Formats: sequence, C-alpha cells, structure tokens
Amino acid sequence: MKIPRSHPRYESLVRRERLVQAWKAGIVVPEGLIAHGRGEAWDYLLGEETSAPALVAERAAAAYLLGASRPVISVNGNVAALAAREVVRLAKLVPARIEVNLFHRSEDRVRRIIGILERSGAREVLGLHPNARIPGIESKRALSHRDGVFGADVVLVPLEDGDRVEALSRMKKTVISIDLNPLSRTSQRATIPIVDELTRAILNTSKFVDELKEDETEALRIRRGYNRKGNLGAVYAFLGWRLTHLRRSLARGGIVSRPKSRRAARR
Ligand code: PTJ
Repeated sequence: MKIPRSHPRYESLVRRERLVQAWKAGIVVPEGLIAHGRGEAWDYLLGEETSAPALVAERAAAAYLLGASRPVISVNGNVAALAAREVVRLAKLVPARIEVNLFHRSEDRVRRIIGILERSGAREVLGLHPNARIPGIESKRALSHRDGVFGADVVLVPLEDGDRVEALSRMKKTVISIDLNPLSRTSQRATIPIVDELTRAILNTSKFVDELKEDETEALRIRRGYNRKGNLGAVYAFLGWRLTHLRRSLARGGIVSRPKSRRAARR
C-alpha cells in the first residue's frame, strides 16, 4: 500500500505497513502485530517522543554496552522488520554480537531474519545452531548460543517477554530492555528498562555510544550513578504528568493528543 507523505500519521502507518509486509514474508508472526498495537497505545499515552527518563536509561544502556566484555543484542521478528539497519549499526559501534532468538521459533524464520540482518550489513549473526539453553525457560526462546546471549555479560533485549528477562537476570547478566509498556514484567525486571519506541531507543543509544566511546571516565560515572528504581519512578511520574496535561487540554476544549507528525505537517 502506498502511504501519502502528507498523511498526519505517516510514520506510524509506514511502521504498520512494514510489519504487515514482514508478516507476509514470514518474518513477523501475527502475535507480533498484536504486540505492536499494544506498543503503539503506550506510545500515544507517552506523547510519541522520547521522554527525559528514557534518555537517561538510553545513556546508561550505552555506558553498560561499552563496559561489557561480551555484549549481545537479541533480535526477534518485529525488531528485524522495524529496525534491522539501526540494530546492525549499534552492534558495529559497540561492537556487540547479534543473535536471533525467537519466541515462535522455526528454523525458516531464523534464516529469513538472519538474511535481513545480513542485507543490512551484519556479519556472523548467531541463532541458527544454538548450543545452549537459558535455564528456567520453557519456550523456544531459551535456545541460545554460548557465544551469544547464553555467554553474554550484557544483553540488549528489545520487545521481550518477562520470562526470559527474569531468567537472564538470575544468570547475573545485565539486562537492557526496550519496551513501551512501563508496567510489563520486562520493564519491572530488567536491569536497565528503556521505556521508549524501538527505533528511537536504538538510535538514541547509538548516539550515546558514539559520544561515550571516547570518554571511559564518563561511561564509568554513568554506570555507577544509574538508579533503575529512580528512573522507572521518573517514567511513572512523566506518565502522570502527561495524563494531567491531557485532562487540562480537554477541559480547555482542545484536542487531547496531537501527534507530532501532524504538528510537523502544519509548520
Ligand atoms: O518474533 P518472535 O517469535 O520472537 O515474537 C516476537 C513477539 C513481539 C511477538 C514476542 O516477543 C511477544 O509476544 O512479545 P510481547 O510479550 O507481546 O511483548 C512485546 C512488548 O513490546 C509489549 O509490552 C509491547 O508494548 C512492546 N512493544 C511493541 N512494539 C514496540 C514495543 N516497545 C517498543 N517499541 C515498539 N515498536
């Protein structure tokens, strides 16, 4: 489907269309489309832009990725469909390995997702021949590689399920999550929960990696100073502020939530 650039929700529609195409190509599962809808609903509430607390978490994520001995980025169907190029760029910057781990795993899907990542510039993507299992997980997402998530000290897990985050935390790994739902078990259990939209979160984290790469002292200071409880509390406070703001706009007779793209189109 051709989406007109002038459409007030152009970017959101492009993302949806990408997911639908990826579903047709056997990369995204139908459950991934539902998951995306949930994410979009939270993004509406959060104002469809990166909040200040999310930026703090993204900076901390960059500092932890740079301080890692074996950093790994885990990729699933939705992530490959929406942010393959961005993930590959981040992996090269750190540098980190990429592993495909799927909840609805089939060898065919793993192969297709590796293909997308390779076409985006990735090399030696793991996932096809797992040689380990994350203890305590029943799903196929437990399947992993010793050089990948299983052996990592810092793992970035975008659009994750809470089970694996808990299991990875039990293995004493530093778990960085990206999930727009601040109430999910993933956000509750991750060492560094990033409550932001996937593409924005990866781009911001890459920017911080670029900045901090040359400043090990600052990266260390950020790692020492990061406070997950305080940061997640700030996300809730931001959400509370947003809802109050929306209620006031409504009381004044305004439009309650005006998407950014519409504002941009009017300029
Ligand atoms: O490709 P597979 O087989 O590994 O399956 C992938 C999905 C996403 C289907 C699987 O991991 C899944 O079922 O995930 P959940 O449990 O639905 O969790 C996904 C979380 O990601 C939800 O809390 C959503 O709010 C959030 N989310 C969805 N889209 C985005 C998002 N967060 C940030 N950015 C998004 N674009």
